[in-house]
Amino acid sequence: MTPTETLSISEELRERFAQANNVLVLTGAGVSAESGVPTFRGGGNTTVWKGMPFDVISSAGMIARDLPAVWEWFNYRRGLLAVLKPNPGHEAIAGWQTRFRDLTLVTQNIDGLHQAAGSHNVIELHGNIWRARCFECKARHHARELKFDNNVPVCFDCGGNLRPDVVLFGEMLPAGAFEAAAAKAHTCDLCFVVGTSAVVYPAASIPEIARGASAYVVEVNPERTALSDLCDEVLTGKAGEILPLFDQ
Ligand code: BV8
Ligand code: ZN
Repeated sequence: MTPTETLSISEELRERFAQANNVLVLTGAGVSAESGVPTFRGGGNTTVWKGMPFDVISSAGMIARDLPAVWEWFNYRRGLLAVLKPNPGHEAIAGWQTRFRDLTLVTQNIDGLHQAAGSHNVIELHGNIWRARCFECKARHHARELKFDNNVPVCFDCGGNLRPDVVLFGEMLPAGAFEAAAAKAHTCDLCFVVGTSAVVYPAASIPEIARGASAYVVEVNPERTALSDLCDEVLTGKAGEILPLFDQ
């Protein structure tokens, strides 16, 4: 028997899930793990690219120092993602959109798999790997349209260099994204934290805000995290196996 086959949702949590009006879900890389997207940490691994830890290659400093290298790293990841599909964890969360008066999905992920599963109005705290942004005119372009000219794509509108429309370490989050997520965290009565090691800020402060506003906070993760002690309930296991249990 795999651990989650014996896992059941407590009566209290089922009751809370049934009664909840305002629900906030914060996801991290772990919700995409069962789709085949490598996580950054956890399970003993730390993503490294050409000898650089990912928080070095995915940093504001690297964009300034070596934009072609950043594009090579993101092109590689888009290549991996292009054939991957949402998993039952993404699908369960998408199905929750019609179950509550207000469901807010906040993700740290840039893979677009929540939207592919049918989730709408996703708050993408760290941007999206499928978008590029112009340094000059700020125009956004879809990555599938990019034309690479000496390893850096140029803007169709103004000819300026493009960058991934992703928040790198040391960069501010998209204007309003964190504020929108925090406002919903202040008013939610149930908060799920799914597949995040909860070490990256300010994203990791969202469940702390929910807790402070007396929401019932539930973590879904095969491992304990920096957040586990703050949660009201920790469901130990995989998102793709646990989240569908709420539909049974
Ligand atoms: C900011 C996009 C204000 C890029 C990402 C020094 C200078 C500047 C800032 C800082 C600094 N020191 C610290 C900071 C703050 C920094 C930070 O928090 N650093 C941490 C590492 C200490 N934050 C920032 O820089 C943020 N900006 O602070 O702006 C500012 C601005 C200027 C100057 C000062 C301050 C911006 C952070 C955003 C960085 N961009 N991603 C890219 O993808 O390349 S963050 C990156 O980590 C991803 O978005 C990822 O989502 C995120 C968090 O990781 P997780 O999602 O949690 O994934 P992880 O792999 O860690 O964990 C996976 C979990 O899943 C594990 O727990 C595992 O057990 C679990 N799991 C595995 N399988 C499953 C599962 N769970 C469920 N089911 C499964 N099947
Ligand atoms: Zn432009």
